[in-house]
Amino acid sequence: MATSPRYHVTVAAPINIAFIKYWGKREGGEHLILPTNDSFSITLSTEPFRSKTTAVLDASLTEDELWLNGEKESVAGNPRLVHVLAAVRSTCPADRAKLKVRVVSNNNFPTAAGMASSASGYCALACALVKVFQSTADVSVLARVGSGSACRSVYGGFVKWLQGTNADGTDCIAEQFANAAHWPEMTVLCAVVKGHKKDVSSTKGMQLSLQTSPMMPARIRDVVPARMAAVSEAVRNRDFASFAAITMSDSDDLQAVCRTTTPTIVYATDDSFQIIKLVHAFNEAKGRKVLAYTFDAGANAFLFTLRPDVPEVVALVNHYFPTPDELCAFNDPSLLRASKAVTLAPNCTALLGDYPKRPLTYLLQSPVGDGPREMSDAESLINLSTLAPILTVS
Ligand code: 2P0
Repeated sequence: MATSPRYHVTVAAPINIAFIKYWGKREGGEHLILPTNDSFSITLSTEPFRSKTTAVLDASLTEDELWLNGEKESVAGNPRLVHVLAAVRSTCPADRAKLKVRVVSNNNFPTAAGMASSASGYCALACALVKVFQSTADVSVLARVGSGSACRSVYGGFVKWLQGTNADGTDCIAEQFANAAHWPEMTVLCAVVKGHKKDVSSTKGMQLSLQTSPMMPARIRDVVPARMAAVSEAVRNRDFASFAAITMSDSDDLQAVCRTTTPTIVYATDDSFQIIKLVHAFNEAKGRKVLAYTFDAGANAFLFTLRPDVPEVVALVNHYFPTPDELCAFNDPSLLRASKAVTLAPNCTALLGDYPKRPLTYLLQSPVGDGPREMSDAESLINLSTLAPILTVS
């Protein structure tokens, strides 16, 4: 009896945090997700948080299927997924293109963690589909048509997403600028604040900004190209002070672009603004740039700092936003322990005046990560004998 062809793969993919932001799709680029400017990000580790996807191609399957976080989703009802699948099938051997695929995907971060899952999720999907279909497509192009920022999670280290000029998006790719080992001291903390609810999606927000914010033309034409050049130098030279200044300027500009959008968009909350104030006051108290913030289309603060400063920075964050250990998800728990032994200098204990101390929902710590990784069959989200989805989050 001939065995039916069956191919499978499981991939874990990381979150990435942009320090030069993507905010706007160029004309005709809504469908292919072609941005108005380059962007630049740091890929986090897949520990503690990652998206995981298993894809199985099998002759017995009669339709394409997607199971996301334990629920079966409509493939036809998700135009971006349909588009990714079409792009994979047009770039793979004919004997694989005709097979149906079962995809099971989950995120190990709780919804309360407030981390956007589209970047890691579509990255894991693109990596898994390219591998299982033996597609010749650029993985970052496939991830991009799922969700723009997902293309930057395809590589580890410091990653640029190049806007490109081709109408078909073939030169709109991500590329690694420097690997994780280039600047191993670089550390990311994600401070997930309370009461964060986003009422304008990124997709909608950037569309409105492009149409109405008077800041957008100069941002696209001059501001971002100049910052991309300057921050490339800062990363190349491991110059944290310059990196921090440029990163905070670009974050501030994104907030200003949103504020000058009609109708106005404000993603930040009081806690976000207090964290901005805290970062500036702490840097001033220390007499050097120890810490940089960046914000996306949301209230959560992403903080960059260097590893030797992490214990003091964590002590600082926990002084103002006291967060129980069980809500601190650290890639390296020794850094959390070391923070307990830090006594903040007297000039750092009253930086926010009488602002009430409020716990964070989550505090995440990650070094720069290596990018997506293939996982063993033991970690598959599909039972490889019966093809049944394994729906527990693991
Ligand atoms: C970024 N953001 O560069 C920017 C900064 C939010 C602010 O990429 O429409 O979810 O799927 O391409 O990728 C969020 O936008 O939007 C984003 P789509 P996406 O990280």
